[in-house]
Amino acid sequence: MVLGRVAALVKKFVYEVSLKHGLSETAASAAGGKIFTFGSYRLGVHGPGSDIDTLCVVPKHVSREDFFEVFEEMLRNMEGATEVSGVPDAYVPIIKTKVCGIPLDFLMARLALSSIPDDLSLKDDNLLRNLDERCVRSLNGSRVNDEILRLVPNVQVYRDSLRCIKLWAQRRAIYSNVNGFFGGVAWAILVARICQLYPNAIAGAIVSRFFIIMYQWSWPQPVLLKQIEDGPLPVRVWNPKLYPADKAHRTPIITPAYPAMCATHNVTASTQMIVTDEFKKGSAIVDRIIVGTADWAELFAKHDFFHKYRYYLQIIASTDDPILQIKWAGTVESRIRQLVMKLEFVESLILAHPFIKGFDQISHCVSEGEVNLVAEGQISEAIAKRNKADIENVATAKTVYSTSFFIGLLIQPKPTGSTGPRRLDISYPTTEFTKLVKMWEKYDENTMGIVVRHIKCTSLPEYVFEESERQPKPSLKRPR
Ligand code: 3AT
Ligand code: MN
Ligand code: MN
Repeated sequence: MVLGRVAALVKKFVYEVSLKHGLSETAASAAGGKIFTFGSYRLGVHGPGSDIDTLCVVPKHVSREDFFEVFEEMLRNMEGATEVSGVPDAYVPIIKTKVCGIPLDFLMARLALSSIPDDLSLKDDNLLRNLDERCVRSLNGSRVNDEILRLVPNVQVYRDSLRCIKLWAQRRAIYSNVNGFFGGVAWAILVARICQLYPNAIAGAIVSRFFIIMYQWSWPQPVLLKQIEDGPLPVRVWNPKLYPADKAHRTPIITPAYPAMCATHNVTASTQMIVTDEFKKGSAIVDRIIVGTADWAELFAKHDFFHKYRYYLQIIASTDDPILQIKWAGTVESRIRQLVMKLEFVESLILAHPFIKGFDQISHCVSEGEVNLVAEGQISEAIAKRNKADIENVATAKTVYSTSFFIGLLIQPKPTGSTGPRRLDISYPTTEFTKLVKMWEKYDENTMGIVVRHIKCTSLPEYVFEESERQPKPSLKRPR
């Protein structure tokens, strides 16, 4: 129902802008305008929290400015629309909104056509000719998804299998593109590849083959759904023979629509090891499921990231403003894989394991001392318990928004016979990392904090654990 209303709104938008640009009534009516969905909704693997990713395709006389002025305004006035917010200067410009409570992401692409017919398909690579780069990028998600659905032998089997793998990857905390694991597009391509290899298999068989094949995959051999094709644009197509950056991809998973790109650009030595280990564990479990000695539930067991390592790095991004905090924490998060890559060079560090999400805290502080403690990730029980109302009449009070990210450190065991504590020098990677995040163009040392601290597992904050998940602490003394 929402999509029907949105489709009508896009047509109305094209019509009105056409008239504004001086087109005749007839030409304006014929100008058309069409929506294409992509993302999990298009693949048919969306869950209750999913948005509907929607691409609006408009004729050449409708501009990006029109989209962010006229269409965004029309959305604001649409019945049931809330939280309309446009980000016109993003790499892929977007309008986020909710309609009747359903989140929608709108992208736009302006084609070099004078009208957009209802039966338009985006398959033809020649449609990309003479387009703005932002339009090419906006078209990509939809073209990739359509191509995946075209290339799998049985869409229903594909959907069931992909749902299963997505759930597994989320439960195992390896579903995240920013942090160097695999994101939605990569998982979608991997499962599609297995479906191609077993065109007659049912979903249960696909899932079980998935683990066995992916565990044994000879990386860096790329995962491809079809041959990489050249096309009409002067743009780069993924090619490890030509480009060193492409050759550096450890686990290349290549998108099927022109221009072919690698969906796993962010994978590092550590995240590759972690994902491979999960494939191995998964394959052992599915083997037991097939012979009847394990349940499917075992495959979806929650990850044990916060129990797995003796030492962790905690990266704390903080500000005093909730809106700024989202941007600052996002910037810090997007640089964490740089820290992981630097840590990988530290001798005696086998693995640096980034966790896939940050933990947001709001702390109501009564003194500058407390503000500093929170910025360093030390939120005492007293601070954690305090409410907004508790600081209303305190002149020195300040609310601090902080987001903590964690990296698990796997350290080589001490060689037998050596004495004294093992020395692990991570000062270089951490200093370089803080320098790097402070190079963000909007960085302001007066309002934004960034701290990296090295903690023992026993000092992990309570908020990373679910209720009753934490092992009782050793009774003698609390660390710190
Ligand atoms: P959900 O079920 O919605 O959580 P999804 O796979 O639909 O899963 P998204 O809605 O986040 O995930 O993304 C849908 C597509 O939009 C995936 C990718 O082609 C594109 N996309 C997502 N995030 C970005 C981004 N930051 N920049 C460019 N494209 C993006
Ligand atoms: Mn989505
Ligand atoms: Mn989205």
